[in-house]
Amino acid sequence: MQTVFSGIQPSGMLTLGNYLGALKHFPPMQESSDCYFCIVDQHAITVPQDRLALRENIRSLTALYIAVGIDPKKSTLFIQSEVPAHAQLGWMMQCVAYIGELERMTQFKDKSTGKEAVSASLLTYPPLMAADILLYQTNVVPVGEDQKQHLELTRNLAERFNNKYNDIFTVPEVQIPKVGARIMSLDDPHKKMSKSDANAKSYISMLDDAKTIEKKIKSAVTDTEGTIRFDREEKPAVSNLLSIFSLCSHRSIEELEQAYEGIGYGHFKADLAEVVVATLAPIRERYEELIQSSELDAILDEGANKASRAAAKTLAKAERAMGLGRKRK
Ligand code: ATP
Ligand code: LTN
Repeated sequence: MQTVFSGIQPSGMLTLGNYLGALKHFPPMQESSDCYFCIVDQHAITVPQDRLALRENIRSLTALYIAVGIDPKKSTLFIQSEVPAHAQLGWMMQCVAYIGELERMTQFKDKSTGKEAVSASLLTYPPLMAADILLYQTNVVPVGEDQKQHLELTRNLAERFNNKYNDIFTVPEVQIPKVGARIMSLDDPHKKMSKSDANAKSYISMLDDAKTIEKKIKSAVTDTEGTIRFDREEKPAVSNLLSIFSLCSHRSIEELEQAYEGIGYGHFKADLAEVVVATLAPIRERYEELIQSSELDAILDEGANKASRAAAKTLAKAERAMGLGRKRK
């Protein structure tokens, strides 16, 4: 059976981009794979976080994972900081990684450019991500397009370690959805939709109510051409809206282009809001039930135990290969 691993940062309420690019693809994978879904709180603290808000975000991300269909009986759902092997192997992977290759990561450049104080962890973030994945001998990592470069680095670090020390790690494959891998911001189609964007109108939160979703879609930028057709270069904003429409309605882009021929943006946006509301409403309802319930702690305890057992095996092998600690039988 193949092993699947993915992680999401508890750095704010997830967006429609997180859902269409990543989360939505997780539940079907539980049926035929051994799945690990992680709340990567140690990655979240690479930028400043309010401690109470972080705690709350961890809890709401747990509820959201379950609300979209992650079944804790089938998958291992856990918090990264509750399995110390992540930080331990993360350090070892930092010793394998080169500063030059870390400085080339676009996420590092995006998050550090123009900032006065940049934490060292922003640079060393990818070796920790590699450790997350490699600890479970992961075969497949489902993520959005923005993580492709980090996955390539993970593969390089795994191969470098295997060649230098011992063949310990499975080299993972990335899995990126064909459509929806990069949902763009509603106010700037050249920026990805991000939960840490200062402008709340630029993203649709997974918990936005119908009215808010309608308002945000209504004010989404388009262009002056007035026709609904998919053209990433010439019409990035409308193309982004078409991708969202297609994913939320299960209708192809071509079908939508035909259906909306000669129809104005206003009408198109009203219909788009309707399908987005229909996609998110059931998740929101389930979330509201879960966030009140006391079962989340038991699920996370069980997840941390299961993950710790699996991670300990790989960590011990990697430490032995590198010569850390005392000789064990
Ligand atoms: P932030 O936007 O706060 O920097 P993030 O959303 O990029 O964070 P995560 O929350 O950890 O970071 O991302 C979780 C998953 O969602 C990842 O697999 C990521 O690739 C995917 N993802 C994030 N934004 C988008 C987007 N706009 N479109 C598609 N997938 C996305
Ligand atoms: N880097 C990712 C979050 C992340 C992750 C992982 C994703 C941390 N560890 C392991 C997949 C597998 C991000 O910023 N979205």
